[in-house]
Amino acid sequence: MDRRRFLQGATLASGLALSGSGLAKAAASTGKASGAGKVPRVCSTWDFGVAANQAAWKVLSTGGRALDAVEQGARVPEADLRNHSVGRAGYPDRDGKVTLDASIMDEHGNCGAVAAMEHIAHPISVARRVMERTPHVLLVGDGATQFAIEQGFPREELLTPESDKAWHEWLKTAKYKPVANSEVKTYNAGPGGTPGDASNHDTIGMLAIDAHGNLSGACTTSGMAWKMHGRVGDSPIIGAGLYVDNDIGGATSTGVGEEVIRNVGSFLVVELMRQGRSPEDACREAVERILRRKPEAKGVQVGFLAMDKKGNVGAWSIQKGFSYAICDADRQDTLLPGKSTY
Ligand code: SD4
Repeated sequence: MDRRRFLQGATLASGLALSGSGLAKAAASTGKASGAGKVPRVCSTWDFGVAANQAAWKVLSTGGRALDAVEQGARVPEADLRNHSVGRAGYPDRDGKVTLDASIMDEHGNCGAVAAMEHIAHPISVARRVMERTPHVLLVGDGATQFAIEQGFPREELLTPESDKAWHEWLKTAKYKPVANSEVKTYNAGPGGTPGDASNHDTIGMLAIDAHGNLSGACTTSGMAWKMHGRVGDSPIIGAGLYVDNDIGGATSTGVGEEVIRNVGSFLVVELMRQGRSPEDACREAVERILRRKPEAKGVQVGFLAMDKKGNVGAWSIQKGFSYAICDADRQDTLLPGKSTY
């Protein structure tokens, strides 16, 4: 599969057409030129972001809130059985347990997260409940599952026969080595897309700006496959895997979470944008900071995706192979190479 596969130029899906005069005005005022910011807009990591964005766009295109858009969007790969790195069917840890991490952040700076949570298929929605219905930011492990069940989420077995088989295959050597993704996957390429290769890590990080100019973000993952039981990555750590400042922009990350946590990556990207850097430049500087502090990190993958207050989007990654998907009134299913601006 050509990793520079662009899905640009697609026509608007009829069911997703922009509606509402406020939206039309917002879109018109920000211009249509490629590379110019657009509002409303949503972007998300990897090619499965295309399908996730479309769910988010249903919210944004009808005047909805960015927070609802990112939650609805993130739920798509969480439910996708072809996706072994997010939600249900995620690859388990080395003990065969599927443990999920997620975080969400709104335009007011409110945030919620769950980490190492088992048996609940939609961690992003539990993270939102933590944000909205508890005095806390982060619930972990059994406490997160208990809270979710109290909130009415069903308790489920998340290990699918396919993931179980992959785990048993892995147990033959039981070697843990984070592998850098270097191919764009083909799953979720659209109707008829075929399941892609079984990489051991891909997170969905999603950022949206709504017609009112408000930003929100979401990040959800099953983390690194075959990790130690209890390991938590960057995705549920506010400031590492996700950060949103409604005055400036938002950022999210994917890849080897340990490298992102060490550098508080997403917060760094937002702070760099605050200093005047473009989203792409800010992501590049955050990647370079990781590499300056730890040159061996060049062997793993970390990717950042950022959106500023005008809807400009940019990304950067350590290695080739990172992609992100973008969706606005002009384009519903555009996939771009990681190191780029839109
Ligand atoms: C983690 N950052 O748990 C996640 C995994 C990931 O692409 O993003 N993979 O470290």
